Amino acid sequence: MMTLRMSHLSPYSRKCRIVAIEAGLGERIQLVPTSPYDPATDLIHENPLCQIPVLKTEDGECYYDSPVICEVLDALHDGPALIPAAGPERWRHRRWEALCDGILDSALLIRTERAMRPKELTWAAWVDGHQDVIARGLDVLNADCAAWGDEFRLGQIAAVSVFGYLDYRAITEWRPGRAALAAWYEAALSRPSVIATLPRE
Ligand SMILES: N[C@@H](CCC(=O)N[C@@H](CS)C(=O)NCC(=O)O)C(=O)O
Repeated sequence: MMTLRMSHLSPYSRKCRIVAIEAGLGERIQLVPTSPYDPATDLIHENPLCQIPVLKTEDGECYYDSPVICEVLDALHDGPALIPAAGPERWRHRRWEALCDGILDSALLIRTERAMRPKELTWAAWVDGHQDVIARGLDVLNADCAAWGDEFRLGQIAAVSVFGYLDYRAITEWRPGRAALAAWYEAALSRPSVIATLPRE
């Protein structure tokens, strides 16, 4: 049995979990809810960066971060690849993943600023800068998703994790002006792997 250090609110963990389910590996992975913010956490023994997700494979090897975990998982099944094998198709999916992870990095920083930093220390211009990053990233996804059709591989899985987090944490109203993306996400919400991993406490 493999283990995945995760939390039900971590969007990077969610990306890995959707990949696992789509790859048919769900039954081989035990989820281990872990808070990276707990000062007593033993997570540091699996990831010195003290971040989730971490995948521990059956041979005891620990893998992070989420792009590495997705690559490992995709190599462990015989079904259709979730990360295209080589060339521009692969690079596009990796780029969508990088874009989505970058949007999430900004979203998490905004969340930290709102939820943890003392009000008198909040830095509005810095938050605005991250909102601009998110907006530019979403505009690119809004244009790109027109060509996605029924495809549901790494790039689309990374995108689902973004919208789930933006909505759950109310980071930004992303649907106005992005009708194509909103419609794409609405359709994706009926997939079992997406439903099974919806953010929750
Ligand atoms: N680049 C990492 C980002 C992981 C990450 O930021 N995880 C958050 C939880 S969603 C975390 O562990 N934060 C704790 C910290 O950074 O101290 C990945 O893709 O796995």
